[in-house]
Amino acid sequence: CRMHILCAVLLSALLALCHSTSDLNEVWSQWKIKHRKDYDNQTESAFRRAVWEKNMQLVLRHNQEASEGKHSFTLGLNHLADMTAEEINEKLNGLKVEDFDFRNYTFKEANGLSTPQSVDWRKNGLVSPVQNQGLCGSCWAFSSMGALEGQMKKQTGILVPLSPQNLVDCSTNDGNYGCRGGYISKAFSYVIRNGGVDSERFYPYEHQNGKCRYSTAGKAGYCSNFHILPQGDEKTLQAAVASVGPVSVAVNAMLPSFHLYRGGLYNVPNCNPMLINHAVLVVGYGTDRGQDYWLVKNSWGTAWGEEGFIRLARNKSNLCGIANFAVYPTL
Ligand SMILES: *[C@@H]1O[C@H](CO)[C@@H](O)[C@H](O)[C@H]1NC(C)=O
Ligand SMILES: *[C@@H]1O[C@H](CO)[C@@H](O)[C@H](O)[C@H]1NC(C)=O
Ligand SMILES: CC(=O)N[C@H]1CO[C@H](CO)[C@@H](O)[C@@H]1O
Repeated sequence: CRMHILCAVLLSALLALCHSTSDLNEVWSQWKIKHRKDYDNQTESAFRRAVWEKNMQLVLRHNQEASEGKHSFTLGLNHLADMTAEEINEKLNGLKVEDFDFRNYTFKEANGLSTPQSVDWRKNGLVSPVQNQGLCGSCWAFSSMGALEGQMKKQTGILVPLSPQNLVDCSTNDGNYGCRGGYISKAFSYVIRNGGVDSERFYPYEHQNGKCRYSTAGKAGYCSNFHILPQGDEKTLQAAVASVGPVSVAVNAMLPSFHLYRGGLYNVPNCNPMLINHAVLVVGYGTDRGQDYWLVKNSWGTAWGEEGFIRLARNKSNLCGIANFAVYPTL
């Protein structure tokens, strides 16, 4: 973490030297090459450049403040830096708000079992590599498959990445909308109804809606049920993550500081727990310099955050609503 802050400060210093337009042009060119950006026409390019410059101002100001100890995390010009917050929320954050009766949660804390101080399921091989959902609102499919991968690994001893594309293409009858959004619970409903889900290898991700081509030949996961945790209860979420494995959750990912998150412990005063729009996966938790955090896997590629992960403040009044809709499957 210290490393991230140092790098960010150095980068800020370098960028601060870039006063002249020609230097800024160079930074822009490098950024476009790094993130493989190619715009259709001059109008589009000029618009993207303006958005990128605005985001750069935000990143520089924030990181300057972080270096003064005002923030516990830094921002960076990742691959989303040429998009407005509105565009990101419209195109990437396709989680539908669940209409469950949360009184019916079924997770029972094991009596007498003390919850460990920290958990990181990556160390136990329960977490597959981070993927990039692209400009497709399929977060719900990545989150749910991530939770199922963990349970399958516990059962079989083998970690097999499962296919979010299978969910995107085949679960419309269960109430999902492919790249236009979906529900974590209805992803599990599909797997139960369908009797399985294919592996990522057999049914690779395509960044867009396609024709359903599920085949039992590629089946690598299954589940028989799923369980919802009591709403807003971080203590129970902690116990579930510790005893069950990775848990699917929904968060408020609307803020530019979330979009451009680079590293550190994400903690902001204004992340409303009621405005949930993005599905992610809690893969652990811990404490850093006295502040508790959730270890969360996103599906925005490894250029985002800490190699694709974010550490989000835990036990801070349900920050960003992380414990508002937590669910995990059982085999
Ligand atoms: C430029 O590209 C954008 C995005 O691809 C497109 O929406 C727009 O219509 C194009 N404008 C012109 C003048 O071709
Ligand atoms: C949350 O923090 C408060 C004090 O900051 C502490 O009293 C409480 O036990 C913590 N709760 C959990 C679930 O860690
Ligand atoms: C789907 C389901 O099981 N719903 C039940 C949730 O719990 C209430 C009582 O608290 C029942 O009335 C519902 O049938």
